[in-house]
Amino acid sequence: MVSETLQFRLDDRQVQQFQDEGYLIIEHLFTDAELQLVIDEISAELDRRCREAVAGGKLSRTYEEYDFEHRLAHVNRENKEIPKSMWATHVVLPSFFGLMTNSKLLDVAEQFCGPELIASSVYRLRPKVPSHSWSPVPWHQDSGYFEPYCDLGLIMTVWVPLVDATEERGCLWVMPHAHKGGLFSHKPDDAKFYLVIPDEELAGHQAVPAPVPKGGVLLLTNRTPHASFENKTDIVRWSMDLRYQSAALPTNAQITRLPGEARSAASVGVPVACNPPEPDFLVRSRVRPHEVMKTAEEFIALRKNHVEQVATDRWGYSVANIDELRKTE
Ligand SMILES: O=C(O)CCC(=O)C(=O)O
Repeated sequence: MVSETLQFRLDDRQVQQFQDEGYLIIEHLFTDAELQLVIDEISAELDRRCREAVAGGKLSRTYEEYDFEHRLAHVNRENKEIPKSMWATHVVLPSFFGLMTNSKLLDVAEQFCGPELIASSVYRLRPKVPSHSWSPVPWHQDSGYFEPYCDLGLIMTVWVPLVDATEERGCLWVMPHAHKGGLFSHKPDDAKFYLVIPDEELAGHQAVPAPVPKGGVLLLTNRTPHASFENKTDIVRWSMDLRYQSAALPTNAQITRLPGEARSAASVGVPVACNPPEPDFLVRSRVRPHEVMKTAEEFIALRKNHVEQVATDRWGYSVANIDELRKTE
Protein backbone atom coordinates (compact mmCIF):
# COMPACT_ATOMS: atom_id res chain seq x y z
CA MET A 1 0.00 0.00 0.00
CA VAL A 2 1.29 3.47 -0.90
CA SER A 3 1.96 5.63 2.15
CA GLU A 4 -0.30 8.57 3.05
CA THR A 5 2.75 10.63 3.91
CA LEU A 6 4.28 11.04 0.45
CA GLN A 7 5.49 14.60 -0.12
CA PHE A 8 5.37 14.40 -3.91
CA ARG A 9 2.12 12.91 -5.10
CA LEU A 10 1.05 12.50 -8.72
CA ASP A 11 -2.56 13.29 -9.51
CA ASP A 12 -5.01 10.65 -10.77
CA ARG A 13 -4.69 11.83 -14.36
CA GLN A 14 -0.91 11.33 -14.30
CA VAL A 15 -1.18 7.87 -12.75
CA GLN A 16 -3.80 6.95 -15.33
CA GLN A 17 -1.69 8.20 -18.22
CA PHE A 18 1.30 6.12 -17.11
CA GLN A 19 -0.85 3.04 -16.79
CA ASP A 20 -2.77 3.55 -20.07
CA GLU A 21 -0.03 4.88 -22.31
CA GLY A 22 3.08 3.40 -20.71
CA TYR A 23 4.80 6.73 -20.23
CA LEU A 24 4.48 10.00 -18.35
CA ILE A 25 6.39 13.27 -18.51
CA ILE A 26 6.67 15.11 -15.19
CA GLU A 27 7.86 18.56 -16.17
CA HIS A 28 9.06 19.80 -12.78
CA LEU A 29 10.55 17.37 -10.31
CA PHE A 30 14.12 18.43 -9.52
CA THR A 31 15.35 21.86 -8.56
CA ASP A 32 18.33 23.35 -10.38
CA ALA A 33 20.36 22.93 -7.18
CA GLU A 34 19.59 19.21 -7.01
CA LEU A 35 20.74 18.65 -10.59
CA GLN A 36 23.72 20.97 -10.20
CA LEU A 37 25.31 18.56 -7.68
CA VAL A 38 25.30 15.89 -10.39
CA ILE A 39 26.41 18.26 -13.14
CA ASP A 40 29.31 19.57 -11.03
CA GLU A 41 30.62 16.08 -10.31
CA ILE A 42 30.31 14.97 -13.95
CA SER A 43 32.07 18.18 -15.03
CA ALA A 44 34.90 17.56 -12.55
CA GLU A 45 35.24 13.97 -13.77
CA LEU A 46 35.31 15.12 -17.40
CA ASP A 47 37.89 17.75 -16.52
CA ARG A 48 40.05 15.09 -14.87
CA ARG A 49 39.83 12.83 -17.93
CA CYS A 50 40.65 15.71 -20.31
CA ARG A 51 43.71 16.69 -18.29
CA GLU A 52 44.88 13.11 -18.20
CA ALA A 53 44.42 12.84 -21.99
CA VAL A 54 46.35 16.08 -22.58
CA ALA A 55 49.17 14.83 -20.33
CA GLY A 56 49.20 11.55 -22.26
CA GLY A 57 49.31 13.28 -25.66
CA LYS A 58 45.79 12.13 -26.60
CA LEU A 59 44.15 15.56 -26.64
CA SER A 60 45.66 18.87 -27.75
CA ARG A 61 43.97 20.93 -25.03
CA THR A 62 41.41 20.63 -22.25
CA TYR A 63 38.58 22.72 -23.75
CA GLU A 64 37.98 23.98 -20.24
CA GLU A 65 36.54 27.28 -21.53
CA TYR A 66 33.38 25.44 -22.62
CA ASP A 67 30.46 24.78 -20.29
CA PHE A 68 28.80 21.48 -19.42
CA GLU A 69 26.49 21.62 -22.43
CA HIS A 70 29.29 22.11 -24.98
CA ARG A 71 32.64 20.85 -23.71
CA LEU A 72 32.33 17.16 -24.56
CA ALA A 73 31.13 17.98 -28.10
CA HIS A 74 34.40 19.85 -28.69
CA VAL A 75 36.46 17.09 -27.11
CA ASN A 76 34.66 14.53 -29.27
CA ARG A 77 35.85 16.17 -32.50
CA GLU A 78 39.39 15.27 -31.50
CA ASN A 79 39.08 12.28 -29.24
CA LYS A 80 36.16 9.83 -29.39
CA GLU A 81 37.40 7.75 -26.48
CA ILE A 82 36.64 10.35 -23.83
CA PRO A 83 32.88 10.54 -24.58
CA LYS A 84 32.77 6.73 -24.59
CA SER A 85 34.56 6.63 -21.27
CA MET A 86 31.90 8.93 -19.78
CA TRP A 87 29.07 6.66 -20.93
CA ALA A 88 26.86 4.15 -19.12
CA THR A 89 28.26 2.86 -15.86
CA HIS A 90 31.89 3.70 -16.60
CA VAL A 91 31.32 6.67 -14.32
CA VAL A 92 30.21 6.06 -10.73
CA LEU A 93 29.90 9.25 -8.68
CA PRO A 94 28.57 9.99 -5.18
CA SER A 95 25.96 12.42 -6.53
CA PHE A 96 24.44 9.59 -8.61
CA PHE A 97 23.49 7.92 -5.36
CA GLY A 98 21.99 11.23 -4.18
CA LEU A 99 19.91 11.46 -7.34
CA MET A 100 18.75 7.84 -7.15
CA THR A 101 17.63 8.31 -3.56
CA ASN A 102 16.07 11.78 -3.99
CA SER A 103 12.94 11.67 -1.84
CA LYS A 104 10.64 13.16 -4.52
CA LEU A 105 11.85 10.58 -7.00
CA LEU A 106 11.29 7.78 -4.49
CA ASP A 107 7.80 9.14 -3.84
CA VAL A 108 7.07 8.87 -7.57
CA ALA A 109 8.54 5.37 -7.76
CA GLU A 110 6.62 4.24 -4.69
CA GLN A 111 3.32 5.27 -6.30
CA PHE A 112 3.89 2.68 -9.02
CA CYS A 113 6.23 0.07 -7.54
CA GLY A 114 5.08 0.06 -3.91
CA PRO A 115 6.81 0.91 -0.62
CA GLU A 116 9.43 -1.86 -0.56
CA LEU A 117 11.52 -0.22 -3.23
CA ILE A 118 14.61 -1.49 -5.00
CA ALA A 119 16.85 0.73 -7.11
CA SER A 120 17.47 -1.57 -10.03
CA SER A 121 21.11 -1.86 -10.85
CA VAL A 122 20.64 -0.64 -14.38
CA TYR A 123 21.52 3.03 -14.44
CA ARG A 124 23.14 4.73 -17.38
CA LEU A 125 24.80 8.08 -17.91
CA ARG A 126 24.34 9.12 -21.54
CA PRO A 127 26.19 12.01 -23.09
CA LYS A 128 24.54 12.07 -26.50
CA VAL A 129 27.17 14.06 -28.36
CA PRO A 130 26.35 15.33 -31.85
CA SER A 131 27.13 12.83 -34.63
CA HIS A 132 28.39 9.99 -32.50
CA SER A 133 27.63 6.64 -34.09
CA TRP A 134 26.48 4.85 -30.93
CA SER A 135 24.34 7.57 -29.42
CA PRO A 136 21.13 6.91 -31.43
CA VAL A 137 19.37 4.05 -29.63
CA PRO A 138 17.07 1.81 -31.73
CA TRP A 139 13.53 0.79 -30.79
CA HIS A 140 13.52 -1.57 -27.84
CA GLN A 141 11.70 -2.39 -24.62
CA ASP A 142 13.94 -2.39 -21.57
CA SER A 143 12.65 -5.86 -20.74
CA GLY A 144 14.37 -7.03 -23.91
CA TYR A 145 17.56 -6.78 -21.86
CA PHE A 146 16.13 -8.26 -18.67
CA GLU A 147 15.22 -11.73 -17.47
CA PRO A 148 12.05 -13.21 -19.07
CA TYR A 149 10.64 -13.94 -15.62
CA CYS A 150 10.42 -10.16 -15.01
CA ASP A 151 8.59 -9.28 -18.26
CA LEU A 152 5.23 -8.92 -16.58
CA GLY A 153 6.47 -7.12 -13.47
CA LEU A 154 7.07 -3.37 -13.43
CA ILE A 155 10.62 -2.11 -13.65
CA MET A 156 10.11 1.61 -13.98
CA THR A 157 12.61 3.67 -15.94
CA VAL A 158 13.07 7.26 -14.82
CA TRP A 159 14.80 9.14 -17.61
CA VAL A 160 16.41 12.31 -16.27
CA PRO A 161 17.75 14.91 -18.71
CA LEU A 162 20.54 17.11 -17.34
CA VAL A 163 19.89 19.69 -20.09
CA ASP A 164 16.63 20.54 -21.89
CA ALA A 165 15.96 17.43 -24.00
CA THR A 166 14.32 18.66 -27.18
CA GLU A 167 13.48 16.77 -30.34
CA GLU A 168 16.42 18.38 -32.15
CA ARG A 169 18.81 17.34 -29.40
CA GLY A 170 17.68 13.72 -29.55
CA CYS A 171 15.04 13.35 -26.84
CA LEU A 172 13.39 9.96 -26.42
CA TRP A 173 10.52 8.78 -28.62
CA VAL A 174 7.89 6.39 -27.29
CA MET A 175 5.04 4.25 -28.62
CA PRO A 176 1.98 4.98 -26.46
CA HIS A 177 -0.17 1.96 -25.44
CA ALA A 178 2.28 -0.56 -26.96
CA HIS A 179 3.36 -1.70 -23.47
CA LYS A 180 0.09 -3.56 -23.03
CA GLY A 181 0.80 -6.38 -25.44
CA GLY A 182 3.72 -8.09 -23.68
CA LEU A 183 7.19 -8.36 -25.10
CA PHE A 184 8.12 -7.92 -28.77
CA SER A 185 10.95 -10.02 -30.08
CA HIS A 186 14.36 -8.35 -30.16
CA LYS A 187 17.56 -9.01 -32.05
CA PRO A 188 21.04 -7.49 -31.87
CA ASP A 189 21.38 -4.50 -34.21
CA ASP A 190 23.83 -4.59 -37.13
CA ALA A 191 26.68 -3.28 -35.01
CA LYS A 192 25.81 -5.85 -32.29
CA PHE A 193 25.75 -2.97 -29.87
CA TYR A 194 22.07 -2.62 -28.96
CA LEU A 195 19.02 -4.86 -29.09
CA VAL A 196 16.38 -3.77 -31.60
CA ILE A 197 12.73 -4.70 -32.25
CA PRO A 198 12.31 -5.55 -35.97
CA ASP A 199 10.20 -2.88 -37.78
CA GLU A 200 7.46 -5.31 -38.81
CA GLU A 201 6.72 -6.08 -35.15
CA LEU A 202 5.97 -2.42 -34.48
CA ALA A 203 3.72 -1.85 -37.51
CA GLY A 204 0.45 -0.30 -36.40
CA HIS A 205 1.99 1.53 -33.46
CA GLN A 206 2.59 5.26 -33.67
CA ALA A 207 5.72 6.92 -32.31
CA VAL A 208 5.59 10.26 -30.52
CA PRO A 209 8.47 12.42 -29.28
CA ALA A 210 8.82 12.87 -25.51
CA PRO A 211 10.73 16.13 -25.00
CA VAL A 212 11.52 16.85 -21.34
CA PRO A 213 12.79 20.14 -19.89
CA LYS A 214 15.73 20.11 -17.49
CA GLY A 215 14.29 19.47 -14.03
CA GLY A 216 11.66 17.13 -15.43
CA VAL A 217 11.64 13.36 -15.91
CA LEU A 218 10.14 10.83 -18.29
CA LEU A 219 8.72 7.66 -16.77
CA LEU A 220 8.54 4.47 -18.83
CA THR A 221 7.51 0.92 -18.16
CA ASN A 222 9.88 -1.91 -19.04
CA ARG A 223 7.52 -2.85 -21.89
CA THR A 224 7.20 0.63 -23.43
CA PRO A 225 8.96 0.66 -26.81
CA HIS A 226 11.29 3.66 -26.99
CA ALA A 227 14.19 4.93 -29.05
CA SER A 228 16.29 8.04 -29.48
CA PHE A 229 17.75 9.47 -32.65
CA GLU A 230 20.55 11.72 -33.72
CA ASN A 231 21.43 14.88 -31.85
CA LYS A 232 21.34 17.55 -34.56
CA THR A 233 22.66 20.42 -32.44
CA ASP A 234 26.02 21.41 -30.97
CA ILE A 235 24.76 20.80 -27.41
CA VAL A 236 25.54 17.56 -25.58
CA ARG A 237 22.26 15.93 -24.57
CA TRP A 238 23.36 14.68 -21.17
CA SER A 239 20.90 12.39 -19.43
CA MET A 240 20.72 9.61 -16.89
CA ASP A 241 18.30 6.73 -16.82
CA LEU A 242 17.48 5.13 -13.48
CA ARG A 243 15.27 2.16 -12.67
CA TYR A 244 13.10 1.04 -9.78
CA GLN A 245 11.18 -2.12 -8.98
CA SER A 246 9.40 -3.74 -6.08
CA ALA A 247 11.39 -5.97 -3.73
CA ALA A 248 8.79 -8.63 -4.56
CA LEU A 249 10.43 -9.12 -7.97
CA PRO A 250 13.69 -11.05 -8.23
CA THR A 251 16.54 -8.92 -6.93
CA ASN A 252 20.15 -9.50 -5.99
CA ALA A 253 19.92 -6.78 -3.31
CA GLN A 254 21.26 -8.20 -0.05
CA ILE A 255 18.02 -8.03 1.92
CA THR A 256 15.89 -10.21 4.17
CA ARG A 257 13.08 -11.78 2.13
CA LEU A 258 9.48 -11.22 3.17
CA PRO A 259 6.78 -13.83 2.58
CA GLY A 260 5.60 -13.61 -1.04
CA GLU A 261 8.78 -12.07 -2.40
CA ALA A 262 10.40 -13.94 -5.28
CA ARG A 263 13.46 -15.96 -4.36
CA SER A 264 15.93 -17.23 -6.85
CA ALA A 265 15.14 -20.86 -7.80
CA ALA A 266 16.41 -22.22 -11.08
CA SER A 267 14.01 -25.18 -10.83
CA VAL A 268 11.00 -22.87 -11.29
CA GLY A 269 12.72 -20.32 -13.54
CA VAL A 270 13.19 -17.57 -10.94
CA PRO A 271 16.42 -15.72 -11.74
CA VAL A 272 18.72 -14.15 -9.15
CA ALA A 273 17.63 -10.69 -10.33
CA CYS A 274 15.80 -9.04 -13.21
CA ASN A 275 19.21 -7.98 -14.50
CA PRO A 276 21.77 -10.30 -12.93
CA PRO A 277 24.93 -8.67 -14.32
CA GLU A 278 24.53 -5.59 -12.11
CA PRO A 279 23.84 -5.10 -8.39
CA ASP A 280 20.51 -3.87 -6.95
CA PHE A 281 20.01 -2.18 -3.60
CA LEU A 282 17.12 -1.29 -1.29
CA VAL A 283 16.27 2.44 -1.34
CA ARG A 284 13.09 2.66 0.71
CA SER A 285 11.35 0.29 3.08
CA ARG A 286 8.77 0.41 5.86
CA VAL A 287 9.40 -3.14 6.99
CA ARG A 288 13.23 -3.37 6.94
CA PRO A 289 14.42 0.26 7.05
CA HIS A 290 17.75 -0.79 8.59
CA GLU A 291 18.55 -2.58 5.31
CA VAL A 292 18.13 0.53 3.16
CA MET A 293 21.41 1.65 1.62
CA LYS A 294 22.41 4.85 3.36
CA THR A 295 25.60 6.22 1.87
CA ALA A 296 27.22 6.94 -1.48
CA GLU A 297 30.33 5.10 -0.26
CA GLU A 298 28.30 1.89 0.16
CA PHE A 299 26.83 2.36 -3.33
CA ILE A 300 30.25 2.85 -4.91
CA ALA A 301 31.65 -0.18 -3.09
CA LEU A 302 28.64 -2.28 -4.16
CA ARG A 303 29.22 -1.48 -7.83
CA LYS A 304 32.93 -2.09 -7.53
CA ASN A 305 32.68 -5.42 -5.74
CA HIS A 306 29.68 -6.94 -7.52
CA VAL A 307 30.45 -10.28 -9.11
CA GLU A 308 28.60 -10.38 -12.44
CA GLN A 309 25.94 -13.11 -12.54
CA VAL A 310 24.89 -14.80 -15.75
CA ALA A 311 21.83 -13.54 -17.64
CA THR A 312 19.46 -15.63 -19.80
CA ASP A 313 20.39 -15.53 -23.48
CA ARG A 314 16.93 -15.35 -25.01
CA TRP A 315 17.72 -13.59 -28.28
CA GLY A 316 20.48 -15.98 -29.28
CA TYR A 317 23.00 -13.42 -28.28
CA SER A 318 23.93 -13.01 -24.66
CA VAL A 319 23.28 -9.61 -23.15
CA ALA A 320 26.35 -10.05 -20.99
CA ASN A 321 28.19 -10.36 -24.27
CA ILE A 322 26.59 -7.15 -25.52
CA ASP A 323 27.74 -5.41 -22.36
CA GLU A 324 31.25 -6.68 -23.05
CA LEU A 325 31.08 -5.29 -26.57
CA ARG A 326 29.89 -1.97 -25.24
CA LYS A 327 32.92 -1.81 -22.98
CA THR A 328 35.26 -2.28 -25.90
CA GLU A 329 33.43 -0.28 -28.62
O1 LIG B 1 18.89 8.13 -23.52
C1 LIG B 1 18.74 7.56 -24.61
O2 LIG B 1 19.01 8.09 -25.66
C2 LIG B 1 18.21 6.16 -24.63
C3 LIG B 1 17.69 5.73 -23.31
C4 LIG B 1 17.16 4.35 -23.29
O3 LIG B 1 17.03 3.68 -24.28
C5 LIG B 1 16.76 3.78 -22.01
O4 LIG B 1 16.79 4.47 -21.00
O5 LIG B 1 16.41 2.58 -22.00
